[in-house]
Amino acid sequence: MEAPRIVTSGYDVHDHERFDRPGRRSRPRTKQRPAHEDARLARVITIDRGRYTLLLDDADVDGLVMAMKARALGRGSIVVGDDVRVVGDVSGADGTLARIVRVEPRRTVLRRTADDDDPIERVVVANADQLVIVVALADPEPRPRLIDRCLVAAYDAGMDPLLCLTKADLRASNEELARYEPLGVPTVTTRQGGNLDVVREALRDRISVLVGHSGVGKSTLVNALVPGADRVTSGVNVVTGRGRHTSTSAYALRLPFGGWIVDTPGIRSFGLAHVEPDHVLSAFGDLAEAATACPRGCTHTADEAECGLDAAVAAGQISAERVDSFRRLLISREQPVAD
Ligand SMILES: Nc1nc2c(ncn2[C@@H]2O[C@H](COP(=O)(O)OP(=O)(O)OP(=O)(O)O)[C@@H](O)[C@H]2O)c(=O)[nH]1
Ligand SMILES: [Mg+2]
Ligand SMILES: [Zn+2]
Repeated sequence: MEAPRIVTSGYDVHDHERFDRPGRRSRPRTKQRPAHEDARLARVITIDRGRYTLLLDDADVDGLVMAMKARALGRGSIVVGDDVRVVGDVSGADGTLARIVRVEPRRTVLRRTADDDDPIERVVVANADQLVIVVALADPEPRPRLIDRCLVAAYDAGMDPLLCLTKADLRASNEELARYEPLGVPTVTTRQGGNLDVVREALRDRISVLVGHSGVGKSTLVNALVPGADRVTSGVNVVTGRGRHTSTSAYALRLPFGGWIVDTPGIRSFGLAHVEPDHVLSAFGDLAEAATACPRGCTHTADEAECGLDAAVAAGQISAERVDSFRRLLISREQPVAD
């Protein structure tokens, strides 16, 4: 597997230069020393109205610390999953408020836009390396278009996708989901009260973020994996057939068997305005290699007469199913977002 790309540099309260001259990376070394030598390392667990809940790097799960952002950090955003440096009262005692003075460089960022025309992209979660696309086999029905879009977002972000099919107790399988096989998307299946060993194996020692429609069972899964997690869950609304959007903000939890899991609120769409087709392509080594033969500016879609992907299929180097599946993902970017 490719090493995660470093996508942003870290910043701290003394990094004024970073904002004045954003393009400049080669600042004198002396300016890069940490401003607060005594600051503790912590991870952002959740965010609520400007208050950050942190878990100190060396603390157990009970050691949650509330913090605010140092004013001088102003323009930089902090998201769930960020590794930060924190000073002040980090005892976690009631009523205490520590101060975040630095955000460490992010290894990955999962971004989405509200819809495809939305110029404002928001970072959903930082530092995750696996995107778990949670899909109920029934109640609510799978929405392949949303799955396609989540896959595109995962590949674009340099994250490994994992398809997690829930509620297998309600319906055994779904033929439509076979379309993800040619892409090599790993899949796990869960059912109410079922054994989760395979899921644990897939999550162990990784930072995974759960995404999916409301009501598919993301928080239920977290509760089953993390004893005491106590995430609120609730049934699908019988009138609308939709989930109730029970979870309202992202929340990161440490997995007892190693790694982290981030529960997120249900989504209806996944805006992909920010996605570069070639980023998606580079997630598939064999296809990227075939595409080196493409003419300049090739969009790799089926209507490109000289696309290298077609040549590679004709030469028996890659399967037509794999190319078709990849093209369907690319096209999902141009289709309307709403479900
Ligand atoms: N039959 C069955 N029901 C399940 C399963 N997993 C979850 N549920 C039920 O599905 C409903 C929704 O589950 P949640 O965990 O709240 O769903 P969510 O994805 O977190 O929803 P949001 O927070 O709104 O995004 C709850 O009533 C769960 O009990 C499953 O495997 N089988
Ligand atoms: Mg939830
Ligand atoms: Zn091409």
